[in-house]
Amino acid sequence: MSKLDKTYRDIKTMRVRGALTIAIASLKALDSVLDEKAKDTRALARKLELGGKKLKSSRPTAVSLPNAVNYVLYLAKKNQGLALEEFREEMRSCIKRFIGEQEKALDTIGAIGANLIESGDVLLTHCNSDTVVTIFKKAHDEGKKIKVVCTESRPRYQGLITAKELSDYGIPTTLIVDSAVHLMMKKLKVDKVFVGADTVCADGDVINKIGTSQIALCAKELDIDFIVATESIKFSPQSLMGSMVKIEERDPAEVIRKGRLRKVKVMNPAFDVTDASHIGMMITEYGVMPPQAAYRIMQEKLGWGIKT
Ligand code: RI2
Repeated sequence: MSKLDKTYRDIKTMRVRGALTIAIASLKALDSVLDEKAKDTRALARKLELGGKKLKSSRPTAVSLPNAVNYVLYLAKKNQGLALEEFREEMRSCIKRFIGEQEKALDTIGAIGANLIESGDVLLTHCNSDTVVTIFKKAHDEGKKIKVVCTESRPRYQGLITAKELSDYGIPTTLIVDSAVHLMMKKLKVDKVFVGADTVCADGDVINKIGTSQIALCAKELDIDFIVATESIKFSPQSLMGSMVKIEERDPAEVIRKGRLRKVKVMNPAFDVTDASHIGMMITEYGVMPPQAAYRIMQEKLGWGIKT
């Protein structure tokens, strides 16, 4: 099996998951296509195009994945005048640089997020976001005494990955069921909620793991800071045109064994939408901002916009 096919399979089955991780895995998979035999630049660019199409079909919601793939396809188009070997070299170095930029963005967000945390804070997170985990580890490294509450994040239990990672790192961690969030926010005196993002829309709405929007509502009701940590690779250019984000519906068998409740329709949406008005703050590699500033980042930093 080729590296690209393996990456496709791993993303689809969620062996490889997390919005930033799947983007970087796709970039590496496309990089491996550059090693394949091809008669000329055009033929190799065509292979990239087909590989990119396949990768983009692996999961529908996190925009980081098509953003990463489309960037490579844009580069392939831009460099199509190069001779085959030059093309390979140029593409490899651009992909390497792009991956480096994503890793740097993660570090920067880690540092900014840690600045927002005070020693003694009780923090709550949902699912498993590498970006949020990076922030918590950085705060811990700085000597801040933090405690973290993790939700299970049914049905795939990614919260257990977070809980293990943080507790192994020496951070006191508590695991709760998803429906205990409101009660435990009060009981454990949660100071701040940090979540990641799969997609950020132009109006600042955030698509993240199912359950995120309920947690934001609880935080709003209890006046707890609700913070989204996201690299700009998760900003959606399609949202500028008003396109709706497709919410992934996964196999009901992830929720309940097939055939257990024969007459019941079981639904398994993997993500939900948190309204920008329920988000106190967004952290990107460009700094701290209100979520509604997403549109300005898209225009001023990412150079996106509608030509009139
Ligand atoms: P990072 C995950 O989706 C979660 O929704 C998480 O909040 C988000 O990606 C961002 O993750 P899934 O792949 O990029 O578990 O911060 O469905 O790691």
